[in-house]
Amino acid sequence: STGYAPDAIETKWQRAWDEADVFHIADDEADPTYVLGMFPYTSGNLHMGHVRNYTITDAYARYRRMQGEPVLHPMGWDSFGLPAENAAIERDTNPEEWTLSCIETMREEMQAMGFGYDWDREITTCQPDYYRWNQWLFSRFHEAGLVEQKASEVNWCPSCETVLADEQVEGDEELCWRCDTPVTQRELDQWFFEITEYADELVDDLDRLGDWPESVRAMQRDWIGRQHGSTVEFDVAGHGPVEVFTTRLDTIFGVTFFALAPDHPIAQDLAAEDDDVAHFVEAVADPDGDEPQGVATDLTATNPATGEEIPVFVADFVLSDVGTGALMGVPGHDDRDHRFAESMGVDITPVVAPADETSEDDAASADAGESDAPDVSESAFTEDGVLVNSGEYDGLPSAEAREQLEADIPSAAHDVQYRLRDWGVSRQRYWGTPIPVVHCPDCGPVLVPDEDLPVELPEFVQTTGNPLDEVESFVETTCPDCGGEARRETDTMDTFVDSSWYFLRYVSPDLTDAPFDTEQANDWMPVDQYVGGIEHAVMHLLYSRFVTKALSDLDLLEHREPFDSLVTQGMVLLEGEKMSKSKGNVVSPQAIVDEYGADTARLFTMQAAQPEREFNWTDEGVQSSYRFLNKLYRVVESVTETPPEGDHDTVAEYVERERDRVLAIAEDDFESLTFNTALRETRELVTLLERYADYTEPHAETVEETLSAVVRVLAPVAPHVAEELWETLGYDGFVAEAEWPTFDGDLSDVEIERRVIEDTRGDVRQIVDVADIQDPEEIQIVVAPDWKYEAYEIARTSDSPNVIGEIMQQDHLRERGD
Ligand code: ANZ
Ligand code: ZN
Repeated sequence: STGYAPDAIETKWQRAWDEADVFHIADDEADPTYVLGMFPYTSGNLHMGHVRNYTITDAYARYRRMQGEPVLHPMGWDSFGLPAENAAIERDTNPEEWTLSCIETMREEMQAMGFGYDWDREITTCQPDYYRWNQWLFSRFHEAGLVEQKASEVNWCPSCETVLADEQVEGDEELCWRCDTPVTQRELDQWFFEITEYADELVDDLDRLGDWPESVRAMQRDWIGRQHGSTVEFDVAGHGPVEVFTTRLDTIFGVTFFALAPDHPIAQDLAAEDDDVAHFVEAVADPDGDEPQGVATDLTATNPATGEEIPVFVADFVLSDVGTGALMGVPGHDDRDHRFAESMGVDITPVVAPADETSEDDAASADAGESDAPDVSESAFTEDGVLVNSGEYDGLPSAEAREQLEADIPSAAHDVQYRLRDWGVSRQRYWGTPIPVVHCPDCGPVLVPDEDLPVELPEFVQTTGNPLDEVESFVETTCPDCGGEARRETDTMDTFVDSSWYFLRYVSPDLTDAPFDTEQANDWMPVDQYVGGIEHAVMHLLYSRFVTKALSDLDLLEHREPFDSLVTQGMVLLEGEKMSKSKGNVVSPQAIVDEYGADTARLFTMQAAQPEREFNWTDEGVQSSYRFLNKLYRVVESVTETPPEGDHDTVAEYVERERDRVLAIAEDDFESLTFNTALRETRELVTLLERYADYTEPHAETVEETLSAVVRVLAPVAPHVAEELWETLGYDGFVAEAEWPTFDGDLSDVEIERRVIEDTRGDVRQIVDVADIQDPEEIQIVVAPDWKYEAYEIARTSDSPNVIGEIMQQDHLRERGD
C-alpha cells in the first residue's frame, strides 16, 4: 500500500484521458447534451470563482456522459478588451502577447483541475479566425437594418478613455464598472445594434425559457422595462401640440404643470432668447441628483381635459431619451412632481381617491359614487384608485378611466415604452474587433466586402487615446465602392459582441466560410445547461438572446433562444467577504491543488453548498474533504489486499439498502445539480462501509458492489481518485465512461427522504428499525459511533431496553471505566 498520492494520480489520469480522447465529441454525433460554463476573461490566472463555475459544469457533464449521453463540453477564451490593453501597458508588452500568455497559464490550470473539455473545439476571441465572424455578423446585421450609426451622448470614463454602455455605469454615483471613476457625458458618432427591435420578444420569451432562475428573468424584465401607457398632446402656446407619454392618463384632470427636458427642441429654442433658461440648460449638464430642479418659462400649455392654462417648465428630471422628452406634471399623484410643485409653488390637486374608501355601502347611500379626495398637501397619493375632481369621470376606477380617457381625448393613443436602449457597440480602443467599415468622403460609410475580411488589427502602439487612430497604414485605405481615398473606421467592437454568439462557434470551430454550421447548430443547440455568474444576468445573457433571435431571422439558425437551463452560481467567500484581489483575501486555486490535489479542491467546492448559494472557503472544509478521500482510498486498498469472505447476512443487506438509498438520492440530486446533498450521503455511506469492512465477516460482493457504486458517484466530482480506485478494484476502461450505477427500485419513501441524518434519538431508532437487526455486534456496525450515546439514552429511558440498549449500556459503562 502506497497511500493516497494525488500528485501522481492526477497527472496519470489527465494524460490517459487525453490520449484516449475521452472528452472529444465527433461532428457527426446527433444532438449531444450541451453543457457550458461561461468562458473566462483572460485576466491571468484562474480564481476560485472559475474553479467553482467549471467544477459545476464538469461534474454535470461527466454525470451526463455516465448516463450514456454524448456530451459537448467545450472551453474557450474571452480575450479582447480594455483590461488586457491596460495590463500590457503596465508590463511594457502588447495586448496580444499578454493575452496569449494568460491563455497558456489558464489552460494549464484548467488541465490541472481535471476539467474534461473537448480541447479540439477551443476558441479564442482575439484571433482573426474568430473575430472575422464578428465582422461578418456586423455586416449581416447592417444589411438587415439592425445596425445604425448615430451621434449620441455617451457615457465616457475619463480614466479608461472609453465609452461605456449604460450597464457598465454603476450605482447612483454613476461610476465606471472597471475603475470606479465618475462617468461623464460626451457626444460621439457611435455604432449601435438595434436590440430594441426585439424588446417585446425578449420580454415575452422570458416566460418560455426552460429552467432559469426567477431572479434573472426578473432582472431582464426590469432592464427591458416595458410599460404600457398613453401618449397625449398638450397645446403649448406659440409652439403647437407637444406630445407626452404617461402611464397615468387617469390623472389628467390633476395636471397642473408641463415640463420639458433641457434638450427638448422647444427648450433649446427658449434658451436662445431667455437667459434664465439658457443658464439652467447649461448648468444641468451635471444634474446634482435627488431634488428635482427646473426653471420657469414664459410659456403656458393647455390641459386637454380641463382646458386650463398651466405653466411650462424646463426640468432636469425630464429625460430626453425617455418617452417624448416632455411630461405632464401631476403633483397630487407623483412623488417627484409633488416635490417639484412644492419648490415651484405650483397647484397640487387630488384627482384620485383610495378605492377602499368608497365601499359598496357608501355608494348605495346618499351621495352615490362620491368619494373623498385624499389630502395630498404633504405628499402624493401614488396608487390607483377612484377618480374625483374629474368631471364626468368621477367614480370610475383608475384602469377604466384610463381606457375611457384614451378613447375620449382626440390626441390620446395607447403606447408602449421601454427602458431598454439600443446596444452601443463602438469602443475607442485597440484591443477589440475592428468595425468593418470604411468612411469615404463621397460614398459615406461603406461596409468592407466579405472577401476582404478579416480587417486585422495592426501592430499595437501606445498612446493615451485610441491607438488605432495613430496607425496610418491601418487608417488610410480606399473606398470599396468608388476606389477613392478613404479612411478606415477606428472604433472596435464591445467585447460583449464576442461573447454574444461564442456558444455557436464551438459547434464548428474550424469552419472557414461561415461563423457556424447552420445545420449542425440547429441540431446541437440550444445549450442544455449553462452555468455562470449572476453578474452576467443582464448584459451577456440579454445580448446572447438578442443575437440568437437576430440570427434566426437571418435564417442562419432555427432556434430563438440560446440557453435552455441556466444556473447562476454563488460567490466563494473568505471569512464572509467576496474573494477579490483588491481586498487581498484571495485563496489561489493552484496553491490548493499543489497542497491537496485537484480532487480535494473540487470535492470541497461541490460539497460546501448547492451551486446558487455563496459559501465560505475554509481550511477545515478543505482538510475534511482531503481526509475523506484518504479514507476512501484506505478502504479500497484494504479490501483489495485482503478480500472479505463473509456471508450475506442482515448487515450485508443493510449496507446494500443504504447503497441503494444513496444512489436514489444521488441520481435525483445530480439531475438538478445539487451535488452537495448527494455527496454528504456518499460520505456517510463510506463511513458505514469502513465499519463494515472492519467487521469480522463482510460479504465480498456487498463490499465490492458498494465500492463500485461509491466510486462511480464520486467520479464526476473527484474524477482522478475515482479512476485510480476503479482501476484498483479491477474494472476495465475509464470510470469517466462507465455506466452510472443503478439500484433496486423498491425503496420506501421514508428511506429515500431520510436525507439528513440528524444526531437524534428518532434517527437512531429509525436506522435500527430499518436495518431490522437484533444482534448487538451487528448493530454496532450500522449505528455510527457518534450516535452511541443517543442509543444508550433510548435504552435507558425505555421500559424494555432493547438489544441496542444493552450493548450501548455496556459500552457506556466501559467508557466511563466502570
Ligand atoms: C403622469 C403621471 C402621473 C405619471 C402619476 C406618473 C404618475 P414611471 O416613472 O415608471 O411611472 N415620464 C414621462 N416621460 C418622461 C421623461 N421624458 N422623463 C422622465 N419622466 C417621464 O414612468 C412613467 C412616467 O414617467 C410617466 O407617467 C411620466 O409621468 C413620467 F401619478 O405621467 B407619468
Ligand atoms: Zn467612396
